[in-house]
Amino acid sequence: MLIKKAGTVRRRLTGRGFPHLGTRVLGVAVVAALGPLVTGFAGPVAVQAAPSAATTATTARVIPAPVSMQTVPGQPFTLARDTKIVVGSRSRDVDGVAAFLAGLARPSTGYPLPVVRGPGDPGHAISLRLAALPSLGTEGYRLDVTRDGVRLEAPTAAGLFHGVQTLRQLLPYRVESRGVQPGPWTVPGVHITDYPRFGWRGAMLDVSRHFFTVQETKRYIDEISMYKINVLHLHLSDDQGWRIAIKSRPRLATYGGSTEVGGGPGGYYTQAQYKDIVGYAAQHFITVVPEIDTPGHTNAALASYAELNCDGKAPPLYTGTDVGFSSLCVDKDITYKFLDDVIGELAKLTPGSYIHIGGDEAHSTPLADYVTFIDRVQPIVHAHGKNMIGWNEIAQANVRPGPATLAQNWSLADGTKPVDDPLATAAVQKGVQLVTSPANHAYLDMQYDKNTPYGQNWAGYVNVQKSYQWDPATLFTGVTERNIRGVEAPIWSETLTSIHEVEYMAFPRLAGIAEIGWSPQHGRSWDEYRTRLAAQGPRWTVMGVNFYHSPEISWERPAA
Ligand code: IFG
Repeated sequence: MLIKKAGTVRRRLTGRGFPHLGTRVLGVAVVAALGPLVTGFAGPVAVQAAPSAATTATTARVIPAPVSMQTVPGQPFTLARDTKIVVGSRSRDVDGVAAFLAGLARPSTGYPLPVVRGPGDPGHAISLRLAALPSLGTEGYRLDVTRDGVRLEAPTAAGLFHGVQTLRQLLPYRVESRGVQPGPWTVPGVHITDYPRFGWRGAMLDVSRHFFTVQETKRYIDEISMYKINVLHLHLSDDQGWRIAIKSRPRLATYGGSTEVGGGPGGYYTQAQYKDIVGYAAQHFITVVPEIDTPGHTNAALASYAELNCDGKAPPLYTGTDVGFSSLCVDKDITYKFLDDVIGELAKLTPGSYIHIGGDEAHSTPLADYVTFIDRVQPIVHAHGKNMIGWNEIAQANVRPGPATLAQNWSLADGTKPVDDPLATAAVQKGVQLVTSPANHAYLDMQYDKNTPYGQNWAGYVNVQKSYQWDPATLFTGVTERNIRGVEAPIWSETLTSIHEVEYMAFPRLAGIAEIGWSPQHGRSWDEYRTRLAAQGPRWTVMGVNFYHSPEISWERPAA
């Protein structure tokens, strides 16, 4: 049953720092929550027409691929100076989504695009309405574009937001500009019915190895929400840094957060700043999942409070990149008082239902102690009204079944055929679903190839094709669709010191993993996907996203 790598793992890191580039934030004030349901239903839909490789701006190429998209040639809708955005039933959340759309399109079109409230079909306008479309679940939407107008309907504001992200990609890429661009602002005629395959479509940002500011984290939220990602997992603590202020133990952040890999100044979020990030994520229909990694990866905490160490001695702060050398003291009651205080404060800052307690690479914690520890931590998480997610090693403990526990699987997987994975098997046997993050497909800090200027390669090189060609439901023997809660793309920051370096590693691969989480597996193919991906290039260029121009893709170029 024991599944552990022996001893401390030393990883020699490749990669070199790049000059910090300025960060540009694409921000729009949007407020949203779930709105009431009104009458309506999802009608029959056509099968998705294979997207053409045409490079005209009005070609319907969307990532993630919608469940069904019928293109209607010759029926484009063209935004005009008098176009209105019309919202139906009074709902702060729908108003927020409309404001997001207006904030996106006004600067680039130069049009006023007023948001107005109105009944029924408002004619030559873009209408956003809530509708009872039960087959679309809580995040789906219907988008109909004809010459006469754009109609977006969804059971929830989240669905409308996802529909707006699709509409965004149907508009010419110049819509991403913050300055007025020439039109025409044409949207191809389409009938789309869309909803996600998995409910957990995550991106993890490691803010511990290197600290990322609120502004940088918000920029990442802007970017991942373009692809209907709905979870941002923040890796808030590790050996090298503690990044969230805990009122009952201030030294965790003030001392434990005072450095980072390489000896830089580190940093941390005050609780007000963390609330700001959580609120900004919610405005993009993203739930923040905070991670306090335990019992390993805890040097920053152990250095901050000597009493947390079994020998009562605080180790020095750590700025290297080894793993597996630290452990909370499983036998001391103060360990669990510490966790109760930390998790209690974090739970109050977390609207989402999950708190991540880490559990990975506890190489300095004997297995029996590890099991004892996880078994004692889970009730603490539940006592604060939250469910527990941990890295897949937690499946070795007596974890509770069902939504009470999720296991984030980071095992290497073949990707072309199922492989045995004892931790995945253990989780499934305990009735625990998996969030899949196969390191050799979904770890965005893995180098694309030997020339990549940052990142690591312990899981092998991961090019764009390898990050796209895998299916969560066929990774492991005995693990099928019903055992999968979703997917998540972690980016670890041992070698990444700015959001621009994160962007280089995350894009384009994150877009493909978002598609794996959203789109049907049936029909997904690398050869078709790569042409759709090519169209994202000009969009990212206009946005200033520092994406890797992989030679695997025939990137479209922005018009001169
Ligand atoms: N594994 C470690 C991370 C990080 C990563 C870098 C997990 C769950 C290697 N644990 O991935 O802390 O060091 O690729």
